[in-house]
Order: sequence, then C-alpha cells, then structure tokens
Amino acid sequence: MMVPEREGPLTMKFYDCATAPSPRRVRIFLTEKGIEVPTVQVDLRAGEQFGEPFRRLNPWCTVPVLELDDGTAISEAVAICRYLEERFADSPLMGRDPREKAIIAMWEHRCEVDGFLAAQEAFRNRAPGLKGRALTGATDVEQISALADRGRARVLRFFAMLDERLADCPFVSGEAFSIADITLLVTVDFAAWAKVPMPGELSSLRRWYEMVSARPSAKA
Ligand SMILES: N[C@@H](CCC(=O)N[C@@H](CS)C(=O)NCC(=O)O)C(=O)O
Repeated sequence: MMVPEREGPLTMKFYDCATAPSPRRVRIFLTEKGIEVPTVQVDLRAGEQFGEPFRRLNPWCTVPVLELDDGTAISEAVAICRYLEERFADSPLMGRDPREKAIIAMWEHRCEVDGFLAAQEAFRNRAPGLKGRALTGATDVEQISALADRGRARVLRFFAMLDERLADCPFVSGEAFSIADITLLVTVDFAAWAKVPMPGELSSLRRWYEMVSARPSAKA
C-alpha cells in the first residue's frame, strides 16, 4: 500500500480491497450516489492492514476506511456511508424522514448482524487460509469449527426470513432501494462464495437478487 503524499489541495481517500466484501458495501454505495473518490488498494493477503502506516489510520486493521481532507479516518462501512449520505444528499440511500431513516437502519442492522456477520462467522472459522485469523484485528484468534457450522445455520435462517420479507415488498426496507439492499446483496454474494448459496426454493429472495444484481452498481 502506498499512502499518497499530502501535497496541494487535500482530497478524500478510500482505502479498499477489491476482493473483500466489506469495502464492496461502500463501493456500491458510492456508485449509487455517483461519487468518485481516489482509491488506495490495501493488500490484505500480504498483511498490509497490520503494518504502519495503515494501522495509524485504523487500529482495528480493517478495510474500508475513508480518510477525509483534514486527515480524519472513518472506518466501519456504515459509518462511512453515513458520512457520504450527509455530505452528498442527492440519491438518498439512508432515508429522507425520521420514520424512513429508522426503518432503513433497522433492516440494515438486521442484514449486517444476522446475515453478513453470520456469513463471516461461517467463513472465517473454516477457511484454511485463515487459520488463527477467525476474527479480524491485530491479535490472532483461533478458528472454532462449531462456529462455522453455526454461522452456516444462521445464514440459512436469515435467508428464510428475508425471503418472507421480500414476498411483501420489492426492496428490503420497503418500496425503494436503500443501504439495506446493499448489505443484503453483499451478504448473498459473500455467503455463496463461502459455500452457503441462497437456497433455490426461496423465490422472493431470488426475485429480489436478480433485480438488484442487474443494477450497474452491483459490479462495484
Ligand atoms: N465492521 C467492519 C468490518 C470490516 C472487515 O471485516 N473488513 C475485512 C475485509 S471484508 C478486513 O479488513 N479484514 C482484514 C483481515 O482479515 O485481517 C466494517 O463494517 O467495516
């Protein structure tokens, strides 16, 4: 990773890893909003997240990170999206009024905790390349294979619940595309990659997946 020199006018920088699901949540968000931010690729396989200078930016040693013009570093995908949503108000993805904002936050949180984190639990507790790396962060944590099994069961339970939800409305949080759809899309793709594919019989979830995957932002 090359940390860009601070010369001339300062600009935001997005610390990304093109193959990782968490920064993809922000990439899709940026694409939906039509915002382009200079991007720095962090090589997670090579362990760049653990070295200086990245650790100075984010002691949690994770991507994504958004570095603001004044040097402030924001990590956590949803916190970055919140900042972008407030700063670039066009094409709102996190709601327009108190009710909408709360409903979207509720669904986004459910998708993150019960979906995305469950897929991460399934994947990180089994992947041979992540031995001793069951959790992100600077200190090593051993894998527990029972947690991989539990993560898989949690993902399948989550998919079934979302299938019921999506039988009632076109998008996760209601009538419009939102950050909750982004978290679910990244979860479905990540889970499939981690060998927990969406079951074929969940027709509402599949209908939603085909529609959302066809958006240009899904390529981000
Ligand atoms: N809660 C964080 C999670 C970020 C995260 O887990 N990022 C992964 C990539 S998907 C990472 O940086 N992993 C570094 C590692 O495995 O050491 C967020 O939402 O941004």
